[in-house]
Amino acid sequence: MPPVAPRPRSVPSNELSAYADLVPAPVGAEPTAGVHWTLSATTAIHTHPAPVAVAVAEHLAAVLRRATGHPLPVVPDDGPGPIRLHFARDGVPEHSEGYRLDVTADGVTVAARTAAGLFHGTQTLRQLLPAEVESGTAGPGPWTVPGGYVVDRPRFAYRGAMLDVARHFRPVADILRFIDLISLYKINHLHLHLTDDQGWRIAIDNWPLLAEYGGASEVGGGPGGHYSKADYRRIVEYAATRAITVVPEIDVPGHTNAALAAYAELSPDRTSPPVYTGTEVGFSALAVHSETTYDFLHDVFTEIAALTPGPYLHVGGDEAFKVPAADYATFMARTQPLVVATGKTVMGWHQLADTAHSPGRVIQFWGTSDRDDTVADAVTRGARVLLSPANRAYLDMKYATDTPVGHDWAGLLEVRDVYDWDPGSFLAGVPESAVLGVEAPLWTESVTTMAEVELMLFPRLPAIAELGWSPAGTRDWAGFARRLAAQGPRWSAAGITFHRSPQISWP
Ligand code: TNX
Repeated sequence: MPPVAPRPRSVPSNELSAYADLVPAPVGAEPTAGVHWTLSATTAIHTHPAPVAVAVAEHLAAVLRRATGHPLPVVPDDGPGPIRLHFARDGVPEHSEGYRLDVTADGVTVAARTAAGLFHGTQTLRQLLPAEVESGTAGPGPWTVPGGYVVDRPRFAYRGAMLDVARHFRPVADILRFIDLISLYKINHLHLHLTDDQGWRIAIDNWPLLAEYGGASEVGGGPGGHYSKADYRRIVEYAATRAITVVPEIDVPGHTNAALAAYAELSPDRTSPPVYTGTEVGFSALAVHSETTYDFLHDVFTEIAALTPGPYLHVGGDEAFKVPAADYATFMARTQPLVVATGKTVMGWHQLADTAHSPGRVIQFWGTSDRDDTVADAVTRGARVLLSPANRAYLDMKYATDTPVGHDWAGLLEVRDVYDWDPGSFLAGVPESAVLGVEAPLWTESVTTMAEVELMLFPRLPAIAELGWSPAGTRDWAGFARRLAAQGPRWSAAGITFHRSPQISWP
C-alpha cells in the first residue's frame, strides 16, 4: 500500500465552531476572531506544584503525548507557559468544580479553585483541539486551538454513571477505561453495583466466602470474578485523579442470592441456595429477623466504608419482593443507622423512600412516571433525590428493536428520549433544590463485553452528562444534536464503539 499523505489543512477543522460545539454546553464561551495558538514539540505544561494539580497536568500530558508524539514535559512552577494550570479565584465561577479557560496567541490557561475544576477545564481543552487528539497513535497535527474563553460550572452537584459488575464482572482495566470515558463529559460519580443475585464482587475480610464463592460465577455461568481490596483501592484512586467519586452499592435485603449461597446463616431458612446464573429478579432475601444479618451488615459496611473516601454508601433496597412491607421497614430502620455509624450517608433505590429517614439520605428514583408520592414525602422529611428515571436514563434499554443487547421494559430509548427532559422539574413535588443530580445506570444482564458497554453509553451518556452539568437555559434538542454530531469523530479517533443514532447527522 502506498503511504497515506497527511490531509492538507490550512484552516483546522475545529477552528470555526469549537466553542459552540462543546458537550456538555458550558455556562459561557466565546471565540476570539483571528486568534489561535498551536501546540508544538517544545510545548510544556506549567502547573501549580500541589500533587493534585500535577496529577491533572500529567493526565493531560499523557493524552496529548499519545496523539502528538511531542514530549510535553510537566513543569511544576505555576508560571506563565504555553499551557498553564493554576489555582485562582478571580474570574473563576464560585463553585468547587468551576473553571475558566483562556486561549490567546501565547497559549492556554486553565484556572480553577480546585483540582476538580482544573480537570474539567482540561477536558474542555481536549474538545477545542482537533478530533485526532483522541487518537492512541501520534499524528501530524497541526494541533491548533482557536482563541477564546470558557467560564463554566455545573448545574447539579452529582452527575453519575452506574455500572453493574454483578451480573457480568468487569476486570479492573475495564473499569479504568470506563472512568476515562465518563470523565470526558464531566461525570463526577461512578456508582458500582457490586453485589446481586449472580455475584458478590468485593472482598470482605470477615466474610471471605462472599467474594471467593459468591463471586465465582455470573449470568450465563461464566467465571465471574471479584475485586481484591487492592484492586478496589486502585479504582478509587484512579477515579479521584479524574475528579470522580466512587459510590459502592451493597444491594440488600433482596438481590442477595450470591451472599446466601456463600453463607447459609444469612438465609431465612438457614439453607444455602445454589449459585444463580439466570436473570430473574426479586426471589432472594436476607433473613431480616436474624441478628446474624445485622452483624454481617455491620462488618460489610465497616469494611466498605474504610475503602471509600467519598460520602455515600448505597444500600440498594430495590425489588425485595420476598420481604413483607412491615419487615422491609424494620430492616431499613436498622440498616440505615449501620451506614450512618460508619460516617457515610445513605443512598438507596427509591423503594427506600417510605422507610425511616436518615440524615441527608439520597433516594435514587428509577421509576417511569413523573409522580411518586412516597418520594415527594421523603423529600419533605429531608431526603434528596438522584434522578435515574428508567424511561429516560436507563442505558440498558435498547435504542431500537434491532439493538443487539439490552432490555425494553422501560421502552426503547433513543438519544432524544434521554436528552429531552428537565431534571429540575421532572418529579411532581420534588423541587430542583431537592435534586442532587442525575445518574445513568447500565445493568449488564445481557451486556458482556466492553464494546457492548460502550455501545450502550455512547451517545446517551453525554446526554445525561449535559442534563447534569449545563444551565437549564441551554437545553435545546436541535443544538445538542448538532454538538453531539461533532463528538462522533472524537469517538472514532479514540476507538470508542458507539451507536450511530439516526437522530444525529454524523459527519
Ligand atoms: C431493575 S433498577 C433492577 C435491576 C435490573 C434492571 C434491568 C433496579 C433498581 N433494579 O435489578 O437489572 O431492572 O433493567
